[in-house]
Order: sequence, then C-alpha cells, then structure tokens
Amino acid sequence: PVQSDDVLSEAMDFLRECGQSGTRAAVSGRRLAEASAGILAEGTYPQTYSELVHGARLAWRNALDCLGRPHWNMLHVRDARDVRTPDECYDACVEHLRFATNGGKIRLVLTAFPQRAPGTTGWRIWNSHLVRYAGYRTSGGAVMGDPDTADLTQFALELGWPGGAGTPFDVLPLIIQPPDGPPQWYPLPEDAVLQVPLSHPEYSWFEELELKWYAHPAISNHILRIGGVEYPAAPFSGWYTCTEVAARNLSDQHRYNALPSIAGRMGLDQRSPRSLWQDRALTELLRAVLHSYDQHGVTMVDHHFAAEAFVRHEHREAKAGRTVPARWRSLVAPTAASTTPTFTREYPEEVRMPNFFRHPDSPR
Ligand code: NRG
Repeated sequence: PVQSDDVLSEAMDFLRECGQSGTRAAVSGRRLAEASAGILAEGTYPQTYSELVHGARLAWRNALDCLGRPHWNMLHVRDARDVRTPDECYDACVEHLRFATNGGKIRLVLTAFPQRAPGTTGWRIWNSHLVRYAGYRTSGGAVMGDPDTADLTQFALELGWPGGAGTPFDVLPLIIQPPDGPPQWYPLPEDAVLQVPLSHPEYSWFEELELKWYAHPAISNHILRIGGVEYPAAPFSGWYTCTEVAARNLSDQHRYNALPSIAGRMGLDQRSPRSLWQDRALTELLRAVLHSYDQHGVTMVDHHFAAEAFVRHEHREAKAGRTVPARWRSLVAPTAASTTPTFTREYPEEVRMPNFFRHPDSPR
C-alpha cells in the first residue's frame, strides 16, 4: 500500500505530464484540483480514458525489460474498467486474445480492468500470460510440459481444474480473482488461442519433434501504475522476438530442453560442448521458429531487426530530450549478442513512473 502523499505527488506529476503531452490527455488546472481533492478524500481518483491511454503508453516507454518500446506510442488500450464479475473479466480476456491475435497480424494492445480501491487487493489474473502451457509435476520430481508453470499448474489443479489432455503443450485455464471473492478457473476457447507448430525450412524431420508455441505473449501478472493509480489486472500483448521462444523457452535446460534431440537428429557430436553442438542446434531452432511463424502469417521479429529498431528509438528519444532507461540483460539477445547493436551500449537502470510492476507473489 502506498501513502497518500506519494499518490498525490505522483498524480500531480502525471497530470502535468499529460498537460504537456500534446495528446487528448492534456488537462486543465481544474483537473489537478479535482484529482487532488479525490486523493485527499478517498485516497485515489478516477482517470479519464485519455489519461489511461497516455499513462499506459508512458508505462510501456519506461519498461526497463522491453525491447519492443519503439512502438510505445502505438499501444491500443481497451477499457474494461466497468467489469464487475469474474465472468465478465473472463469474457474481456478472451476478447483481448482475439483482438490481439488478429489472425496472426498481432496487435499491440492492453486491456485495463478496474483500478485498485485503497485497502483492497483489487482484480487479479493469476496467470503470468493469458496463454501458457501447463507443467505437471510427476511423482519422480520431474515436470511434464513447461517447468516454468509448475506452481501455476498446481494452483489450477487445486482449484479444481481437471488437467488437460496430458501433452507437453496443454493450455492452462485462466485463473481470475475478483477483489471480493476466491479465484476461479476458466478454460480458454480453443479458437481464441492461435498456436504455431514448428517446421524447418530444410530439415523435414523437424516436424516429428512436435514442437510448437503460442502466437504471442499476453503478459497478465503485472500491475500497471499510472499517476498513483494501480491497475492490478491489465494484460498487454505484443509480438515475440524469435529468441524468446527459440533461445529460451524451448531450449533452456530448465524449460523444454529441445537442443539434445535436435542435435541428435543433426548427427552432431554431443560428447563435448567444444563441438558447439548446442550453438548449431540452437541456430537451427531459431530458423525453424522464424520460418514457422512466417509460414503461418504470425508476426514475429528477429533479434537483429528488433535491436536496430531499439537504437533508432534511443535516437528519437534523445531528440525529444529523454534518455532511455533499460536493463541491458533483458535487451541484449541471448544468441549472437555481439552481432546486435545494443550489445555495446549502456543504459541507466532507472525506474520511472508510470510503469509496470510484476505482482511480487506471482506464481511461475
Ligand atoms: N520472454 C517471455 C515473454 C516476455 C515478454 N515478451 C514480449 N512481450 N515480447 C516469453 O514468454 O518468452 N510483449 O508484450 O510482446
């Protein structure tokens, strides 16, 4: 919980920034007085749609871990602040997925659910993304599926979800909690979840590995904080960079660990890392991911293009008199890092407001 004087100064900073933004969120002195009266009386104030839009875009511009920020000004914001029941929240999440997925031409979109009332926890989506694959703990201590979601999967099972078909890629149900009630689970409609089966431009055996991933991430475990107001449920969607899927999710040893089987099919010598079998298998996995998303008409960027766009974004920001805060480790590609232009740059790791904050107790 935040102190009301923090809220007040954050609100005034934000509304003044709106005033200078040249957007529809530009406000008068009366708006500042109105908001501060609200904060002093109730501890918070309602934001206009234009303020919400501008605030969400600024939060994106300030997001330290995001490489996609060149597009910050194009974020589309869906207003779901009038949602009252978990069913309505679920419907809005499904609509979010359909709108963002757009048949593969991924749209940059955020859906804002009601702001947190002081003294309450507010709306909560327990999933880290609206779409994620389950990770079932087995008796041997291993995990079937995505080990990253083992806790979330456990949570869903405890709530009464019967589990999926038992494949390595079962889509988890959504877990939604209203401010005044227990969490509830909802299965996602199959046709709202676009997925991409992986194939390789040359290796015909690649399909037999039966790897796939979902079309885009819809991050749902962050609090959006704008001008002292918190939106604890505010899922946002963008498109993937190929390295996220290939060089982490499918290849990390503690995730899907796909490299040994790819290297095996390629006939590489896995006895020593010095044969660079991991590097070579990973490059082919990256090619397969890009190839498959392209073939299915699903938006995805490569790390080279994304890093170049980011450096252009830095130049544009500098012209506007702003530096670009960032977490280097998040921006720099996990493969071929030194061939991308962000590799040799340095960034201030400065938390500016508005911003997104991961729910601290979010299950993986
Ligand atoms: N690396 C995670 C997703 C993190 C957010 N990435 C984005 N966000 N591209 C993963 O699932 O691989 N986005 O809003 O587009």
